[in-house]
Amino acid sequence: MTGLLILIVVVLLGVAIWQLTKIFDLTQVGRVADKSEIANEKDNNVNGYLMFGFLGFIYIFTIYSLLKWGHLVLGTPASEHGKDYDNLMMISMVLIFFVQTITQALLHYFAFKYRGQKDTKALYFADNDKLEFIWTIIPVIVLAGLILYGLYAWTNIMFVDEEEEVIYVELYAKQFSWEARYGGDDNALGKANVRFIEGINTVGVDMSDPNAQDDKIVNELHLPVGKKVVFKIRSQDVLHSAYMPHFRAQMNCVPGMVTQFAFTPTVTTDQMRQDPAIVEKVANINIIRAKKSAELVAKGETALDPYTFDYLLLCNKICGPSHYNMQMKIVVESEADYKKWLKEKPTLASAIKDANKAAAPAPAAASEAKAPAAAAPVADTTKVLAQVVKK
Ligand SMILES: [Cu+2]
Repeated sequence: MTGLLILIVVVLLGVAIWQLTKIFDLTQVGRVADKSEIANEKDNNVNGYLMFGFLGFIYIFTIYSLLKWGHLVLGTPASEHGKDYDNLMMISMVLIFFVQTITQALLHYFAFKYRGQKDTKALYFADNDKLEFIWTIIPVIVLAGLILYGLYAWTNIMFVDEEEEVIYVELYAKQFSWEARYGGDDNALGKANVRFIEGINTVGVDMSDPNAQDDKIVNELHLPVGKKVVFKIRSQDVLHSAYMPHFRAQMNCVPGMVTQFAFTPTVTTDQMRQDPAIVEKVANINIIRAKKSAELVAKGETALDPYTFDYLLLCNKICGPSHYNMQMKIVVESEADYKKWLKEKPTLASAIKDANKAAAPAPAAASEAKAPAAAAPVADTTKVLAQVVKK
């Protein structure tokens, strides 16, 4: 409804401006005016100076943006390859910034210098091989260098040494949440397919696969610091994108195929919470939250909890109306803490067994009991399901 009102206002505004120009035209009737559509000396001068004005605008806006939003960059990388990634980004940006500053200045200066002037005739200049060679070969060399460096960095980032000890984790995307699956004691993920999704087997693990027996499904990602983690990424429905900005990691989640990304976390959650940039960000967020809380309390509602930093897995493809809220907490901790956490999680096989047990018809003695007893297994299943989801 608001959209429609805005559209009507915009249309009415357009009509009003159109009518005003007509009135203005009428006031000009009888006056001697230059009706020629050929630019005169004044027009050329105005356009020449406007070019200069626009150059100033670009520079001032660039400097303003850097000062105002420059601090919003990602900050300390939390993965081993993060530094290489940031280097590549920095080199590309510096190069683009340098070239753009010079070329824009030249473009606008020449547009001003060679603006139309009375009695000046444009020089006919067919071509100049030497000049064309220079302005072709310089970008070719610079861009080839940048692309080769980029390919080299990307190959390094994507390389997973088969011999190296790694941890396999599956990331499962669906509208609008994430689930993670660990390979369990054998560190091998069982096969999975969307067709096997049933009950609490929400990611479609093939339970006939021996590797699947000790798999564990969780709703919070825990990673040991300093260990390489290989993510196997799947999607249940549409295209999603697994995005872990602090680790400089992103990979598409494509229905019907498994994609991969691997990285080694280098900074634990606790260490990152001490990072000066993060401390400042958290403080700023909490100032905003405190203001919002005061408003809420004044209205008689509950105040917001203070924010504490956590790594996040986000979705970076607009996959539907609740895309913005598709996220999962990531905890980077010591290997001992990680192992302890994982050990406490039940395997999917045991969770399914518990759920089945709870759902199964009660034993003979119980079946003789009166009808209301039959409701108990259903309640138990709900409880088990709720517990598994919580875990
Ligand atoms: Cu998504």
